[in-house]
Amino acid sequence: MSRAGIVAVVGKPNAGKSTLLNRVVGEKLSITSAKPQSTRNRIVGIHTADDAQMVILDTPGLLEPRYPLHDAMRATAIAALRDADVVIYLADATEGAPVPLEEAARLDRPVRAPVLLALNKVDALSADDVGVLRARHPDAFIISASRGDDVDTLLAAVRARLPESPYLYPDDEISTQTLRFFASELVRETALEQLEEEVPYSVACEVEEFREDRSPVYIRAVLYVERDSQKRILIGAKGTRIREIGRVARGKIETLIGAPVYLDLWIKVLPNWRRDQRSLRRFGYVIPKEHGQ
Ligand SMILES: Nc1nc2c(ncn2[C@@H]2O[C@H](COP(=O)(O)OP(=O)(O)OP(=O)(O)O)[C@@H](O)[C@H]2O)c(=O)[nH]1
Ligand SMILES: [Mg+2]
Repeated sequence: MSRAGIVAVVGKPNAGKSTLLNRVVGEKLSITSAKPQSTRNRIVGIHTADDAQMVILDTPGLLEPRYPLHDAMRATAIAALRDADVVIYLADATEGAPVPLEEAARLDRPVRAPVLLALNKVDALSADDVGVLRARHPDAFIISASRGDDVDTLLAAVRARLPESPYLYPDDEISTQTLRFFASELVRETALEQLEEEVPYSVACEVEEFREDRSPVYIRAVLYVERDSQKRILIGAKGTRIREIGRVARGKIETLIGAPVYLDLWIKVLPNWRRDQRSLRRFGYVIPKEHGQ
C-alpha cells in the first residue's frame, strides 16, 4: 500500500521553510527572502516518490501578531498544524536553541501529528557548533535547505510517519495552486528584494488578468501599497524602480511557466490594507473567525 498525507512545515519567520519546500518539490514555488515574513499564505507543494506522496504545506512564520494581516498569517500556520499528518518544525540553527513548538505557536493543546524537529542552515555553522548541536538535540535533523544536506534523511523520516493511503493527487502534480497565484507571488518577491525598511511589509500583489491563450502570455498585475509616499518609492526616479521590478519578475515568471510573458505592472494605493478585513480577504489572506466580520 502506498503512503500519503499532509506535511506542515512550521517555524519562526526566516527559518528557511519556503527554501525547504522548494528543495523538496524541485521547483521554485514558494517565494523566499532574507527579510522575514515573506510567506503570507499557505503554499502547497506536492512531492511524490518511493510510493509515498507528501502534500507539503509551507506556512507563514510563527510571530506575535501586531496587526490583522499578522492574525491571518498566524491563523494560517496554526490551521496547517492542525491539518497535518506530520509536522516539520524548522528552526534556524544559527540562532541557538529553539523554543518548543507549543511555545513558538502558543498552542493551548498539543499537536495531534508527530513533530520532527529540523535545525536548518547547518552550512553556516562550524564543525564544532554542529557537534554541540548534535549532542544537545540528538533527535533533531540537522539540515541545509539551501544546500540540500540531509534533506533526504528528513524526508525518509517523514515518509515513515505518513499514513497508508492512496495518493491524494495525480503523481505528476506539484501544487494545487494556480500559475496566476504563483505569478503574483513572484512579483511580490521581486518587490521585497528591491525595497527596504517598512515598505516590503506594505506590499501586496494582485494579478488582474492572466491570458495564457496568447504569446507572449499577458499578465496584468497591480502592486498595492498603503501610502502615496510608498507608491513614490516603488516607482523610483523616472520610473526606474518599477521597471526593474517588472523586468526581474517577468524573468522569474517565464522560468516558472516556460513561455514568454508580457508583464503589465501597475502600482496603486489601498490605504491601511494590512488592517482592513475586506482588503485582506480580497488578497486571499484567511481571516481567523474571531476577527472576521
Ligand atoms: N545559509 C543558509 N541560508 C538558508 C538556508 N535555508 C534558507 N536560507 C536563507 O534564509 C532566508 C529565509 O529563507 P526562507 O525560505 O524565505 O525562510 P521562511 O522560513 O520561509 O521565512 P518566512 O516566510 O518569512 O517565515 C533566505 O535568505 C534563505 O536564502 C540554509 O540552509 N542555509
Ligand atoms: Mg517563507
